[in-house]
Amino acid sequence: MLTPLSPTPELISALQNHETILVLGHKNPDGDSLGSQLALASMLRRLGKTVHLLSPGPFERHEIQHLGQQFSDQVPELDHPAGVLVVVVDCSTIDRIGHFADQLDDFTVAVIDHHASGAPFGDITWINTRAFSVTFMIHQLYAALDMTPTEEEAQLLFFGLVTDTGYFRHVLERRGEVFLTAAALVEAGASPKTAYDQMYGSRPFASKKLLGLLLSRCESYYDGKLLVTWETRAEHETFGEAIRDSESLYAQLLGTQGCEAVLYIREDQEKGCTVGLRSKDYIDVSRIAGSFSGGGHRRAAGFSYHGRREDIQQELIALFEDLVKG
Ligand SMILES: [Mn+2]
Repeated sequence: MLTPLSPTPELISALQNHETILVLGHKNPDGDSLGSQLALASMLRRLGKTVHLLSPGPFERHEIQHLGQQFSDQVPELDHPAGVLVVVVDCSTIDRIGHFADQLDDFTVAVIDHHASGAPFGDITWINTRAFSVTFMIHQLYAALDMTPTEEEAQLLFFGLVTDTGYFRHVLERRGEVFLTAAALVEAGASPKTAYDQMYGSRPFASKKLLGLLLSRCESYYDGKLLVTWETRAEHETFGEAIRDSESLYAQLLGTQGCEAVLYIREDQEKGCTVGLRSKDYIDVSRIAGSFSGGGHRRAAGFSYHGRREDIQQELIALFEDLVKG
């Protein structure tokens, strides 16, 4: 078992020495971004800090909708901006924080992240690409500050951990520290059952209809090593973002015999689409996403594309021809 990389001394002293801290995460936030932000904010408030939670939103993913009201999409009025620390979590490129990117010049910026690709930014960085989630890193921060998570904080940290590991399905051999962290969080009061229900339960009936549609449309390439499906603009408008259950779709398709990679393209933007990439064993999809100015992890990545869905689909299918050979 490898010893996880500890929080940097620069980060620890920055957190200790600032009285006002803005905690910021990425747009279209997920359970890891929000769980990290909320647990960190709660921990810092217990240390007597004034904390503002900021998010560019939108809070569209089903599993995080209940958390949205705790965040503001505007930088608050501050008396002494020079003495304010901004902590950005779960972002590997500055454009992930949306409109906030242009508003941070006056502040000291610290970044806590675990993405393998991207363009690091900020004055103080703590980046551990082996961390399962940013909440896994925040949990280490508690130890470094001689604190233990409250029940509520433990639930938030656990939520981020299971979000980014696909409820531990993406964890590889000799990475047992994920379960040590999980055990510590459950002992501190996190409920795996509650987290599971938030992530996978209580989906609207229409989400199953959309899932069925995307599964039946799916096309198979290169002896089934690459599976490709897409959502049209009309479907996006009919079903809406909240209905989408990408994780179930990816789990179903990656579970197909012989499948190494999945491509899921959504016509969800004014003049373009969002491309989601997943792989099972050997293709590094973060590199593909990176070459289109996107990002992510080796087995899960994505990017935005300005142009026709059919064009990027053909380009990517061609690109995978060599990659699927391994
Ligand atoms: Mn993450």
